[in-house]
Amino acid sequence: MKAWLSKLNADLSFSPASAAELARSELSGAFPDLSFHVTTDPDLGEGYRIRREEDGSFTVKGGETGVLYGAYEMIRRAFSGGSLPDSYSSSPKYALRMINCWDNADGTVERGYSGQSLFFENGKLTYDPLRMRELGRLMASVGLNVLCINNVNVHFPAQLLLEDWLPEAAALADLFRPFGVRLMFSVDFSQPMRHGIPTADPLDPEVRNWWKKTAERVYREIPDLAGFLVKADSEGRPGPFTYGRDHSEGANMLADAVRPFGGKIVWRCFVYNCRQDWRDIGTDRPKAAWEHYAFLDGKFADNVILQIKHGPFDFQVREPLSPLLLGMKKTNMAMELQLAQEYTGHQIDLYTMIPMWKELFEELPSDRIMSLAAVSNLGRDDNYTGHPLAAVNLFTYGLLAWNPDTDAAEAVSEWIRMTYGFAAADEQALLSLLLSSRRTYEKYTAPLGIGWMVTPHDHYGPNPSGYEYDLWGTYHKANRDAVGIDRTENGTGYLLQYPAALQEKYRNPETCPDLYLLFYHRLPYSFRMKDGRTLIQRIYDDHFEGYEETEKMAETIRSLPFPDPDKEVILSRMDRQLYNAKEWCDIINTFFRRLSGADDEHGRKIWD
Ligand code: GCV
Repeated sequence: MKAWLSKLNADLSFSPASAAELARSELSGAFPDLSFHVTTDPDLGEGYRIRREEDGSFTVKGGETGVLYGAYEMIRRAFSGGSLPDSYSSSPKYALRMINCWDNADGTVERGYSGQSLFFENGKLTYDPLRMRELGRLMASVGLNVLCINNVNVHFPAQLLLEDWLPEAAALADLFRPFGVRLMFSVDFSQPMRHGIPTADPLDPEVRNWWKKTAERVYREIPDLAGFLVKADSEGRPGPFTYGRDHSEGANMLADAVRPFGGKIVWRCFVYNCRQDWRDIGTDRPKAAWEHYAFLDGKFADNVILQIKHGPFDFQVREPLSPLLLGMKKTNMAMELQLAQEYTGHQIDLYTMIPMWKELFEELPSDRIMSLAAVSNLGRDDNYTGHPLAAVNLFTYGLLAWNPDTDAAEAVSEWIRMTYGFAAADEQALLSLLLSSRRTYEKYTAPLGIGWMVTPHDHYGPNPSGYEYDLWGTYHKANRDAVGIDRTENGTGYLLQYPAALQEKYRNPETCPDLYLLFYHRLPYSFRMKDGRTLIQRIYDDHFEGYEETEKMAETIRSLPFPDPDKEVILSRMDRQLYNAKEWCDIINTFFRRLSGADDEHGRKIWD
């Protein structure tokens, strides 16, 4: 057993009959000297209550999956050095706590950095049952309950999940069921056209009927399928726009098909013009999601959930909260996070995400959404997450999806204790390194909220103008005098999509939080930051600091007693991170110095 459950050695070679049976076996395996009464009460749903009885035994009462979460709560506490509670109860904040895998039928994983797919190989759905149980256990141990196994870009033959592959898919669902994990499938909006129907128009009766029949067939095989995930009219995917229909018409058509079975349609809002001419200054990509969806508020069926990326761009290191998440008042919403480190270091560079997620919740009242989703960082690598320390993101994501008030430092400490069981000083060293890793990465990459500046397509390493004259709407417009985009009412007007208090927070460059400065404002290099430094000096300082912090991080990493095989992977990736940080630091500083002609006040080396 891998990752944070390595100390748990119950036998996973057979499938438990139910979540309650699994809960019993996990508890007796973890605590051989204690006795437990595990009782289910359907009214408790996913919630549970734990009580220590007078005779020293424990009662764990919960819904069918609730007891399992209760069992893992006890295991996590004990295995992270805590004591078992006398009395404790809990239930999840969000009903759907989802992992979205971007796995392709050919076995590759889009934006995957942990090896090939766990579910597909050579155009087939195929999996190792033992690993599936391990994965189910990892997910259940942190309360995650939905697994979408295929890429939102549904390339042929992944459509067969709803067709010829249903029996194997149903067998996979059986494997995950005792772990409280329900499957979900990404669907191709044009799938009826594979069956001789000349259109995928959501208002066409034949199309609607095809989806109804398909949903019936799918739910007959997998009665607890969580639903369908849809990427429509986004980056070349088919969708309702082709037929002059809006996204509520598209989503509601699918919602009708799955409603009789309790299914959900999770409809992604990543819709923008990905064929933008860089000369077109009338289009500002971050405005796109709002423009496509805000006017549809109230029009979506009650079993549709709009899944909205946390920021208005695409998982950059620093983005403000998507205004759509604050704007839709009559629509079910999920916030989408990305565990896969697409723009955040490819699971080579260290990047612990929970501090970033906590910042999002400072502006997003947790009741505004009804679900969380995260793009998976999982793959076939032995350790599941490529970099052993990237597992902290999966672990803490689960805790946060259960309870968004989860404390970042406590969650990361719990993961360290469960995974490595270091002595206190080493634990503290790793904790502070992981908690600061996002800020360090931010310092050596694109400055002050401007984003991008990455190598095109691959998205690892620096290329400051790689996307500048491209089609993707991701421009920084740096010239010899200034950098950044004015997104206030004097510029693109993006800021007006927010409630007044947030407009106020970001409107004025003198008071706008520094780390968002170049996202919202176009400023001369001579602009005085709040601390008196010029903008250009702040850019240089951050980059030198980012690299220095990475050097210190490497020293700490080398000093820690990681066990094998983690140690080798961690050390070699740290060397690659050091190289990457140096490239970023030097290239970004040189880029800005060549443009601005400004020298570093401290005379550090910036290349000509
Ligand atoms: C699955 C970005 C990524 C794509 C991804 C897309 C999305 O554009 O680079 O790989 O496609 O986001 O979220 O749909």
